Amino acid sequence: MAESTENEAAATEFRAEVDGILLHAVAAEPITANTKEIYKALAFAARRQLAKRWVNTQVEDRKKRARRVYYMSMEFLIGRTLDNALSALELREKAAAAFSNAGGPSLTDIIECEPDAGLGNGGLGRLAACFLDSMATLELPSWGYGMRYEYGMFAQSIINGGQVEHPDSWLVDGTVWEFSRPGTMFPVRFGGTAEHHGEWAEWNAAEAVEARAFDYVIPGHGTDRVSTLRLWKADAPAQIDLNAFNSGDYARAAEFKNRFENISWVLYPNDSTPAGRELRLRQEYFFVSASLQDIIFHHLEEHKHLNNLADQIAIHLNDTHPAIAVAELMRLFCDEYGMLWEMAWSQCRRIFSYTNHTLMPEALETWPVSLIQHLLPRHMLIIYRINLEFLAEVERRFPKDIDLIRSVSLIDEGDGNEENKRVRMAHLCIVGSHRVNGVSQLHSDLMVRTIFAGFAKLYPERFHNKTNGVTPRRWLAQANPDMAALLDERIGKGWRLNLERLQELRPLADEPLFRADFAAAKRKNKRRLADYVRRETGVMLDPDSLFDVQVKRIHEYKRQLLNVLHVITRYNAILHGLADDAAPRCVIFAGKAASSYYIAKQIIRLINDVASTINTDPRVRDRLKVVFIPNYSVSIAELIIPAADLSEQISTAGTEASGTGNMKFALNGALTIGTEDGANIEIRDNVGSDNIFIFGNNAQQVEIMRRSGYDPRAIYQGNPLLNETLNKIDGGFFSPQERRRYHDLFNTLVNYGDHYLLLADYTDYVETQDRVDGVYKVPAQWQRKAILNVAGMGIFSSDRTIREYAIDTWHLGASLKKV
Ligand code: 26W
Repeated sequence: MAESTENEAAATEFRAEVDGILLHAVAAEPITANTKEIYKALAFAARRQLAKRWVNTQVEDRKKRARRVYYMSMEFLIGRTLDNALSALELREKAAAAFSNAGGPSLTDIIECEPDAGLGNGGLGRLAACFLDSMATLELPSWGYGMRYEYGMFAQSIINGGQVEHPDSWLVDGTVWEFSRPGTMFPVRFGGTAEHHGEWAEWNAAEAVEARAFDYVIPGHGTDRVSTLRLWKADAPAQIDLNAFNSGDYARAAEFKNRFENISWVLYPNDSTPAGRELRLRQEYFFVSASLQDIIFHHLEEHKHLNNLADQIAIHLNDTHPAIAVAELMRLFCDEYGMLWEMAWSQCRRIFSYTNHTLMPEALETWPVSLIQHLLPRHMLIIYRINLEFLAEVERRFPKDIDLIRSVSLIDEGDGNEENKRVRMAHLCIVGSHRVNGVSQLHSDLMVRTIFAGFAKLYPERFHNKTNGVTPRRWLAQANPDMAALLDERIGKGWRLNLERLQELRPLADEPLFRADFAAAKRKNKRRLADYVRRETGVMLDPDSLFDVQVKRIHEYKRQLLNVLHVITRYNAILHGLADDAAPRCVIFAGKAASSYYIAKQIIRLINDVASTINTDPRVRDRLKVVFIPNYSVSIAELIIPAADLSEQISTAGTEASGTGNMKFALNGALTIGTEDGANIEIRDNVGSDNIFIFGNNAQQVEIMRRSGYDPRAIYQGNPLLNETLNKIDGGFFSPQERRRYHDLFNTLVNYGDHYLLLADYTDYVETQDRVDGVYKVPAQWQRKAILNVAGMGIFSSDRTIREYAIDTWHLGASLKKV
């Protein structure tokens, strides 16, 4: 049979399989089924294969009694699953052919039916999802553990220019992707009292909630092995308040049920400031306790005792959110399994490792001692004992160093008042782990020089760097099919599993034909985005203009406002007739603000007000457009990133731990305009300084400026361009109906110290933006640089990151797939 007829036959057969599932599992007639029903049937077809791979992987690992790694994270920003699953299962081409009939929905239409699993805030949650993809692909015996939130990241709409939040009920129609595990249930207890009886302690908890497991199968690429993402749902204990129910007091019964089940209802939509509420601590303990009980249960099935647990497992703590695991594992070891404290503690330290994701002091999690005492009294005793022994060690090694003791203690004594004492969760992680890492070279260096300096003095060998990465399967192969096809044609398909192969593009940067093909793929992505933006916002973007993109959570340190200052400056230049050699630009924003973060919400409002002013000013025409794309999410990122020419990575140097959006953009052929912050520095080192636009003060200069007193008001007064720009904002030019709308925003910059130093970087930023125009106007030059960006991104694969963790942190180097 010729290859094409063979493919046709396979497509027909596959279509018949999906039609069968439509009939039997979806109860829909293939001819009249709607796209959502077809989506469901196609997903079921993939699910079958995933189930098989999951079972085989477990059989294999059990037989080998494999050492396993467990990645504990409050957030997994998975996004959609179907497209990725079809690729991993090597069903994608067949599925595309099976749904290519005129009249019926295309595979793309079907894929776009799927709601995102938005179980995370931003970078930290998406990193966890990329890591699962890499762990499966590298064949590590690996599990993710997290929370099955009924409501994920809120949905954002823009009304009158401002952000409005709606609940994200991603589970309303159920999800095809989860496997409920009715047998897997663990009680998680809260409250009550704890008392020591000599060596031994007893916890009389006040209440217990049931944790139920739901599994998501994470397929590897180029392997039949999979990882498991196990998410926990809270259920009221079955017998609870049967009395109320039996006596017909349903309101009371429901209230009881809610009291327990609210634990897994909603993701805290707070980025970079810890939530500080009791429910959040309940969530943290809930998923940690269930996961540890599950890990121990499985270990005992294979090993019958816990004395070798540290030889058999590694547990990774994704930031401090699961930090209570250190105390919980000690409790399980000592109280439930009778292990001696010393042995338990030495295993603990060998089992845990911890990643820090932020240096900003306000984002470091601490909990009031009183709250932990109230909710987890036994754990508070354990934390006190860990601290006592730890501080005794410090005292032994550095006698009388009171400052050191104060700085590393697990307890922040505050003003000395009992009610103000707090537990520092990062310190608990560091003391309870054998490895601590930052997420970029700069961040890891700053970590040991600043917030953890005391610990670095005590345990220098414990601190490492693991620069973040992103999965090329989702962020290039899936998100940018045209560029992927071009790469396949020129350097083969190997880059999917070995991203360093992208280096082979380097010579092609000088080949006019390749540059033209590369530019055509980019143009198509821009067209696709422009169509979406027109449908969603009514704004028309010209795909031949420069697409200048900043998409990420809205936060002062990320400096979306600096971007806005440049936009207004450019607008002013156009009005003054001084922008005749500027390249036409579309400045694109997207991102969510925490609902209680007033300044961040004002920034969104300002972007929208500036956008409507500029987009409707006839003097501007197509030279400048501004758009805010609502409801940023993983799937919208997959649409936006491949369409970008310019990637805005402009955080104040020293504030963005790594960034991972920066990597996704460069991988898709955008040039970066950025500060010497986070992984931007390593991106520059790998793509070459000539192929990136770096500007502004570096971390050291920022530190000096902040220390020696910085005067933003003087900059405002002394710089006419900036003065005109800020006066427009403050004077109500963009909000004529409410002239003082942006006075607070103006004040944070001019009168309240400009903590993130926007004004200090303003001039260099604006001048660098002008250089961007100069390069963009010479397409061959721009495309050459863009290609060299892609070519240099090999090391930013999350496969590289996971390899490093496997070898240096988890002692799993031997399990890595051989290349
Ligand atoms: C609810 C409390 C809370 C606090 C902080 C939730 C989430 C956070 C995270 C620290 C926010 C976050 O996503 N951090 C980002 O992590 C990425 C992955 O390492 C880095 O690339 C980003 O620079 C960092 O901001």
